[in-house]
Amino acid sequence: MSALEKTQVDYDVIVVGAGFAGIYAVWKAKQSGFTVRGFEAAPEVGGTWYWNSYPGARCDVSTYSYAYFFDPEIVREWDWSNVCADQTEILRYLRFAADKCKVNESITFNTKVRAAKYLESEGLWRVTTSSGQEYVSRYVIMAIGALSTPKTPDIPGATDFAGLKLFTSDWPKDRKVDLAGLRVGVIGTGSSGVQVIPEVAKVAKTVHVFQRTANFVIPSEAGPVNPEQVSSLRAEPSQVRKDLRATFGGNQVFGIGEHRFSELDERGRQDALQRAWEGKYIALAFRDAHLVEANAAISEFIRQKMASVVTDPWTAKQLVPWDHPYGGKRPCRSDQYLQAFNSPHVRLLSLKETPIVKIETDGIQTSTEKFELDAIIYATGFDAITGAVFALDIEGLQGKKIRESWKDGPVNYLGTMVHGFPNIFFPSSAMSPSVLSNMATLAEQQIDFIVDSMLWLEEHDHGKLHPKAEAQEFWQKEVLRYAHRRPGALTTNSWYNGANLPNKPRVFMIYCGGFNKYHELCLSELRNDFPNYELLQTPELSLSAD
Ligand code: N01
Repeated sequence: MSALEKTQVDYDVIVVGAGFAGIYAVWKAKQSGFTVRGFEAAPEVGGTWYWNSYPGARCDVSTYSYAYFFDPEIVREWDWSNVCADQTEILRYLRFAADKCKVNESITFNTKVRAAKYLESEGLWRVTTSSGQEYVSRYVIMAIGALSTPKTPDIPGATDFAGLKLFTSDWPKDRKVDLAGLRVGVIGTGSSGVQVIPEVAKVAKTVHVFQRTANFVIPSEAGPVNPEQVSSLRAEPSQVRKDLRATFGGNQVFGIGEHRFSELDERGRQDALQRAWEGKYIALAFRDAHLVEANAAISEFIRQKMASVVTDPWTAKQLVPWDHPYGGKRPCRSDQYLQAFNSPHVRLLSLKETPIVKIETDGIQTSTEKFELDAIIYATGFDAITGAVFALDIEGLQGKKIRESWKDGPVNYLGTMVHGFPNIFFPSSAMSPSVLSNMATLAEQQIDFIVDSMLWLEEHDHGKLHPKAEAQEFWQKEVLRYAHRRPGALTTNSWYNGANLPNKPRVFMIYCGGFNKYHELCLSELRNDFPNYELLQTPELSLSAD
């Protein structure tokens, strides 16, 4: 092919997705001098906070940490109304941040990306939208989220139900859903179910909760913001940003037990647990809370607290998670969920005892009873982490599809790049600190790492970067090594390890070695010229302007 026939490059960078990571990616890449185009399936920014607009949706990470810190003006001009903001407020915040950073003009909304193919001889990516339009770029950032592909309900007859079918992961936006006076069934008791159930119970005639597995539910931190805390964040946002990256979870920690579990006698342990419960830091009741024995004591303490809230003994027993330790799967936070079961019109059904046989046109049939319903809410979760990647047809070097590279579970290096897929980046994806850290802190940190990597490549003759195969193997082992240390990580059925989908490979998909350590490893690659990556060279390419 002659120089004149070379593929026209439309943009330096294509960013897919406009949630926390995508908004920041568009801004950061533009600031760094790249031409950028974002694509977003929704009609506006927000990502997960756009789609999951069910009643009760709220972040359970405090806004003191779950926010952007890259722009001091955003930090100083936005007033959060609650320590744990609800979905409507977070969506407003993301709109505000996107407006402030003028990223909307660089994003094409209502446009789903369907495929990304690496054009090997030219070292470019061709991105195809679902309407068939093609765009060529030198870099792709797949800011597509970890929990953005809902799990299809795998229950016989699910499509037969003639009443109102609702999904927490795609709550209607075009109308107000009115459940007042209706007989509502809710399937699923993870974080989404735990939040939606009390809200539905406020208006519905009856609520039947179909629970397969109980979850840990601890009180939330929601409440009025502390003005002193806000002032301290506003004083020096860049320092807050730095400090967050130096923590284990990418979060500000407001309470931690003074002692190690092993230093205390039984009385001392119970006192420490009670103090931590009242101080809302039960997960960190002891300095060595990550150890199996300490975690077991924390788990047992929470079980007793949970059971004490619910008046009916059978319901209390069913709602308490006896089968896994605290943190084995994502714990839930609510001040209303357990309490809702004390209302006479809210009834728990244990699918372990009486499984759903099928969904019929007018309700749900279990092995012992038929429940006539006007509405069913599915809070059944996601094809987490890999679902969003597999929803796209991604083809790398030598025509290899990412589906093939990840057929036994996701593999990558430092949670952002996959061997054989040069210059395409996957923030918030597998093998990163992900949901075991603060996703907002992670979004900024990973996008900084990604854009800095792109800038490094610009200085290296527009090279193409992908991790070495052995680096990827090392990272896989590293993720597993830390998973072994986390109580319940490998023994609990959860979306963390693919167990929530029948045919998904069982691989623990989250790096739990600590945000601080992860950040240092990323920095070390940048500082040492990417020793664990391969640099590919391709001919000089002609670039067009945005
Ligand atoms: O999904 P989940 P989610 N029959 O997978 C049940 C984040 N998030 O949307 O455990 C019957 O946790 C399933 O049962 P089981 C957070 O990271 C954050 O609630 O598989 N039941 C489970 O009870 C969270 O972890 C926030 O036995 C079926 C439920 O559905 C993640 O999103 C708020 C079933 C799914 O729970 C996902 O949470 C909301 C079936 N066929 C979400 N299939 C906050 O920040 C599934 N289930 C607060």
